[in-house]
Amino acid sequence: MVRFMVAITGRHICLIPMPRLFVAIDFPRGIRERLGALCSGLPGARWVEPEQLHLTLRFIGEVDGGVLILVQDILGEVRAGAFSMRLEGIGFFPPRGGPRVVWVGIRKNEQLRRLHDRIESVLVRAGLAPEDRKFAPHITLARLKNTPAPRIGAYLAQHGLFSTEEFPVNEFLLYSSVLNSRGARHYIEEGYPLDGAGQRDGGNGVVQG
Ligand code: 2AM
Repeated sequence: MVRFMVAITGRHICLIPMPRLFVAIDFPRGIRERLGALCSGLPGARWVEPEQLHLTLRFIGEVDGGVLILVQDILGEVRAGAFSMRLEGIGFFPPRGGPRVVWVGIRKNEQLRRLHDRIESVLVRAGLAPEDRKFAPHITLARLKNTPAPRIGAYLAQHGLFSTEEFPVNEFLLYSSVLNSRGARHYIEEGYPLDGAGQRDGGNGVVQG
């Protein structure tokens, strides 16, 4: 359910949806294309559009406009170095019973975890409730409904050994997400360069929508 907040614009008072925030990493174009090539072949799948694929570092949830500004500001205090990352493996969630999500995994990466921990720490210091779920980095490719088990087996046989080359992570992004009838659409609110980052390479870069 979308919650609304009161906004005052000039002489008008209106209700606007509360921004639903999350912090994530975006991918270079080549990696996004590799991920996009995985997005077919499962009946009952609602695939994430390639330009919307991301790796969530911290889900924040719905906040009012004041908290958005606070979060936008405080994330600028995160100090962490640029690093490399590699995507590896494909899985289904939950592991038992009817799968509802297909995801791509990440090769174990201490710098990714450190970045996550630093983001968590500034957000908690700013007064947000601590994350109560364990950080399990993944990229959601699709949500599934009644996908037949043999098709999942065939998909894994075809793509289960998926991996990418290493690619640079030069920044992290604050996103807001708006729900519509076709799912969620994500918008970049702010980008935060990592220390020692090179030029931004092929991410989608601008507000999407
Ligand atoms: P998911 O990919 O595992 O669904 C935007 O919705 C991002 O925030 C998605 O990457 C989503 O993770 C994550 N997300 C959505 N709701 C969440 C929740 N309640 N807790 C943690 N992460 C959530």
